[in-house]
Amino acid sequence: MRRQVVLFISILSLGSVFGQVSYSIPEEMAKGSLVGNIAQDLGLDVKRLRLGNARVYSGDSREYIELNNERGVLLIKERIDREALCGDTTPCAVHFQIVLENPMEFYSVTVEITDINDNAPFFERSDIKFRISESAVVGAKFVLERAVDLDVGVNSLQSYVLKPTDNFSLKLHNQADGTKNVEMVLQKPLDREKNEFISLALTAVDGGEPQMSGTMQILITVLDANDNAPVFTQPIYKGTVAENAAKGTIVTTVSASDADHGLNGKITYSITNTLDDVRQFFEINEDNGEVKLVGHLDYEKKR
Ligand SMILES: *[C@@H]1O[C@H](CO)[C@@H](O)[C@H](O)[C@H]1NC(C)=O
Ligand SMILES: [Ca+2]
Ligand SMILES: [Ca+2]
Ligand SMILES: [Ca+2]
Ligand SMILES: [Ca+2]
Repeated sequence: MRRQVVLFISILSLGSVFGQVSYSIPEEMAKGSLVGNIAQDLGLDVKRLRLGNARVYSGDSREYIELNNERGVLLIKERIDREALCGDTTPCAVHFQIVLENPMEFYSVTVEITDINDNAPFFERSDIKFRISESAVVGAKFVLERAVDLDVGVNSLQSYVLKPTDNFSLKLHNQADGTKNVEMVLQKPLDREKNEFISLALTAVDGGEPQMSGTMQILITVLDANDNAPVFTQPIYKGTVAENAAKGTIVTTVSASDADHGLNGKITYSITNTLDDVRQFFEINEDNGEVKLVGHLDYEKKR
């Protein structure tokens, strides 16, 4: 643990010795931990502290640090959470005085509380859902959620990572208040027929040591666009029918499929105009592709 000690002592015209000491300690030190050797740093005898009934005076504010008169040291009285004490404000410090009697003396003590990386970045929600058409164009942007890290400086939020990066990339916009807006930008077109559901992970990382992170899921439902034509299972369907076959005889059944979804993939069959209009002899069932004989065939006239 690094501990810095800066000592200033100034003599005021009042006649009482008025000193000032500053310490710097990390937050979250356990109760009873040593803050500094105040007797030594003020150049005072431990005996003087005891006989002068030395004590900490912190006015209305909470007493986080106590004086041990036997040892002449300042100790942690109550665990200090920098985040609760100062929030975003830096530097963060605790101020109090050491008061001695006979003669009356005041020493002012400042303890700077430095940040440790004890908070991971977090997102308010665990996931965010999008419905994106497969016809969305490259460059389309989607606003994502920002993360929060209660620490300050390098220990606070530094960056975001999006995985996988197959179809989307991340774009960060620096805001005036120092935060970043996060956007996801489409880089390669989506294909619902290949992947209808895409799950990405957005991770926020801080710059602490060790680094901490928070992750949220991005769940994308790819909406269909009508980008596939129906395809027949074979290029030619052959059927044989006797010229005296009864009307209603099924000659052949054609079948096509369409990779799209819903109405975009719904197939209806019809026989279009042909040179020698076969529609007087054959009818197709628009739903199941059955080709049925409906007219009277004459072998000598038609082959
Ligand atoms: C990502 O883009 C590629 C190229 O456009 C495409 O083939 C692939 O299906 C896309 N991935 C998803 C999950 O849609
Ligand atoms: Ca803390
Ligand atoms: Ca912290
Ligand atoms: Ca942090
Ligand atoms: Ca489609």
